[in-house]
Amino acid sequence: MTTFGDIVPALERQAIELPSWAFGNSGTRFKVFSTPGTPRTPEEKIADAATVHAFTALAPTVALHYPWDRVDDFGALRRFAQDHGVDIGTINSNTFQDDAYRFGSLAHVDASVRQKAIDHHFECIDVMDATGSRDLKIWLADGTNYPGQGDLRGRQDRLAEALATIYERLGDDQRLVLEYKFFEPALYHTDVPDWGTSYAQVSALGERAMVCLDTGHHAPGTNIEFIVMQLLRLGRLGSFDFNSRFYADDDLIVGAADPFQLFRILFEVQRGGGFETVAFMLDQCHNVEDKIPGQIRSVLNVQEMTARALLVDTDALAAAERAGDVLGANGILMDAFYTDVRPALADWRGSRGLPREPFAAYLASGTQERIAAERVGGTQLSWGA
Ligand code: PSV
Ligand code: MN
Repeated sequence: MTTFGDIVPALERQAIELPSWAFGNSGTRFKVFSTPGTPRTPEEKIADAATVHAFTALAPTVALHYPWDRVDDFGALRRFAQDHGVDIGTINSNTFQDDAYRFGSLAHVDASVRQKAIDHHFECIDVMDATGSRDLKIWLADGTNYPGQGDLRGRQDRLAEALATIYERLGDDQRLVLEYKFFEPALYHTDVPDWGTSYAQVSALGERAMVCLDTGHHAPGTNIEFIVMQLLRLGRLGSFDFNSRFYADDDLIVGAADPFQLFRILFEVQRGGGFETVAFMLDQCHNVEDKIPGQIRSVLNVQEMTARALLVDTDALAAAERAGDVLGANGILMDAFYTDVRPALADWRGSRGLPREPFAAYLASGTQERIAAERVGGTQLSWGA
């Protein structure tokens, strides 16, 4: 039997990185709604991320998207973050919003466009040097819409060359993390559509190149926990972008659509030793709900499912698996999944001087009303620099 007390050390180490863009306005291609209190500057986004951390102690770092979060002095931005009790995490590059990238970026047929995209990544590495960030996360919108539009092999070869150039520029303590996505915005093929392609590309680079698994970037029915297991087995699971999907890349609150899937993923993380090595990030957008409580709910969902995954009696499970006890093994897993860990987590938070119920505490704190009253004027941030 694994008890709650047994899993506390692992829970204490849990750290989930928040995406700066989750605090800005977002939407669909039909409408971007604004909400009162939405940040107008990168500093206000960081302050909101720090609020999530203050209420949960779960989110000590915030990921930036460049150039969305461009400031004159990234060293000063880092100090601002630290003064607010958090630090800067992953730097996300952006080669999907410039006219030059209409036919791709790092895989583009034109060397000058590829160089522009490479130079952008060099700039991101300069930002990382100033912020002390470890990870450069690359997600590419590259691909084609029609068969015959591009030479699939040629694009893959150019991508490999461009990634190698970027990788070479990284410092010894920095990593490159390549995210895959099976479709959108390219609709016929994308150049990094799946974990296998990402794995093939990063393996060719070196040990500090890893795969990023965004839970929303798979076809319906994909067994994501199998991919988690395989990447951990291969030593290449660098990070998660957590979110929920019902249909496509919905970017909804993690654990909202399919809590059981999140449990299964986290169980494979546990079984593969990933809690020590993998960066846990959120990649979400809050289109209709308030952003800070949306993020608080998200990190709590990850914490609750982590606790359940850690509660699996692994010795009993291994014995049942060895004995061919199919239903017994399944029952052991399901017992952990069905355990309501919320009361134990509330007690544990209380014992650490944190709000027992962070979500309710935030709503009662008046913070949402305060930022809505203070942040008047200026331009609320959204997708775009
Ligand atoms: C692409 O859909 C993605 O998941 C990538 O991680 C981007 O960096 C993020 O969305 C924000 O656009
Ligand atoms: Mn993502």
